[in-house]
Amino acid sequence: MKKILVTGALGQIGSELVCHLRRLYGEAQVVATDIRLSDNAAAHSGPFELLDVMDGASMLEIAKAHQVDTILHLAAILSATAEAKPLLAWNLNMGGLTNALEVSRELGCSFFAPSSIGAFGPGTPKKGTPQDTVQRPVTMYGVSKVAGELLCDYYHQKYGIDTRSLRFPGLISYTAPPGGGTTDYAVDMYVEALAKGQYTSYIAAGTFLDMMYLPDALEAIVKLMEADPARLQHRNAFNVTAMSVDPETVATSIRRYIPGFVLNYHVDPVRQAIAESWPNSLDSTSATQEWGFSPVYDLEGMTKDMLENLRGRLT
Ligand code: NAD
Ligand code: AKB
Repeated sequence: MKKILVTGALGQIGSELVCHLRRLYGEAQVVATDIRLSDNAAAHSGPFELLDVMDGASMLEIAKAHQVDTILHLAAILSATAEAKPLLAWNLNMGGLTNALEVSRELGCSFFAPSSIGAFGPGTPKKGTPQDTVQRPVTMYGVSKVAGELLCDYYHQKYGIDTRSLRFPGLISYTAPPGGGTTDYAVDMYVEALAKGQYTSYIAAGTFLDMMYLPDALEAIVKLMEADPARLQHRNAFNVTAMSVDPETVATSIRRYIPGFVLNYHVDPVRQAIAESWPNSLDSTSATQEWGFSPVYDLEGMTKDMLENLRGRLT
């Protein structure tokens, strides 16, 4: 990757990905774009452009002006918001993706857009979910993610565009808040444990989902994009995960640092139904074999780092 354009760069992933890429490749090499401005100075430490991904002509203009050779397309609507606004989610998730793929085709850019555990559904094996398996999601988010995986494969097969993707689990981070997902509860629990010593979970006890700490997700994006294409038997998209947890597991881990932490429940039926339609634990063997995926953080390592960093931000 040499000159990279990131869409949706002010979101949960983008806020840290842009800084990570600028450290690796140089400040001027990463063009951050989003539909909004941020008051976070780090977001503007290098080139920044306002860009609505629904505006394909502007995306092409910006990509040409900065002579980008790689597009990392992050702008999307996540699962819970997508269930509340399904038509908007379909239009944005597919429209933005199509525009970004078309710009990549026109300029010959390498391309990455994340998929999700949301690309699976109730008919998918829940434990040790294989790389290649049933994908019949019952959420609009999932429908857009499966369609997105197929569209990215189509652009690779038909036009030779170097499209690659990861099926991310719930990502946990402390820089930017998560944006309307089902797995957000885990991030919220760390924040509220420190701020209030208690948290009310909208996901029920015993609901296991895959999660990963954001530094491992950033490393996975770079590793995948740098991988030798000859080794890739899959492209869109690789299963990746670092842990399988339910709210109780996360709470137990937090109590090692905040012994009096109290976890209550007030289950939200919509987000609970989404969570129940997703796998408990993915099998990420293909990612390990084909490009060396190896996450560093387990639950305990993540909890320690999350609480240290959040504490630093609160004081
Ligand atoms: P987010 O909601 O935190 O950020 C999305 C960003 O997109 C926001 O900054 C928003 O301003 C921007 N945006 C919204 N509409 C836009 C538009 N029309 N034009 C340009 N920008 C627009 O999302 P995220 O968590 O950073 O997720 C990024 C990608 O990763 C998405 O495709 C998401 O589905 C995928 N993903 C995320 C997770 C996770 O846990 N965060 C897990 C799996 C997959
Ligand atoms: C969400 O919950 O929508 C995301 C995801 C797993 O895709 N965090």
